[in-house]
Amino acid sequence: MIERLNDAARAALAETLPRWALVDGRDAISRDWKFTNFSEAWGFMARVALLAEKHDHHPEWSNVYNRVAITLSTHDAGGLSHRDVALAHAIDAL
Ligand code: H2B
Repeated sequence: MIERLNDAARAALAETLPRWALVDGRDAISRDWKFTNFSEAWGFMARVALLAEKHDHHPEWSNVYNRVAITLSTHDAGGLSHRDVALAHAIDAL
């Protein structure tokens, strides 16, 4: 059973993952990217897909031409967990 983030871990998110925002109405974080073209966006998505497999944790995402939007939440926990934080950090490090 994966635990949801505790209050201290939640309070730290704004500082540790400043590029990610809490999603209105659900326990999730999201971040948007704009690339120069579709090829750059797709290349980024390919790298994120490999990371997701490595973490055994998978994004909810969308792509429109050069834009990519990623939402992270742990379905098995019904909300944010350390798995979302770990994947967000790994994505930020790409
Ligand atoms: N991704 C996300 N975002 N949440 C999960 O709960 C989840 C996942 N569970 N990827 C994983 C896969 C689980 O189903 C497998 C069996 O580990």
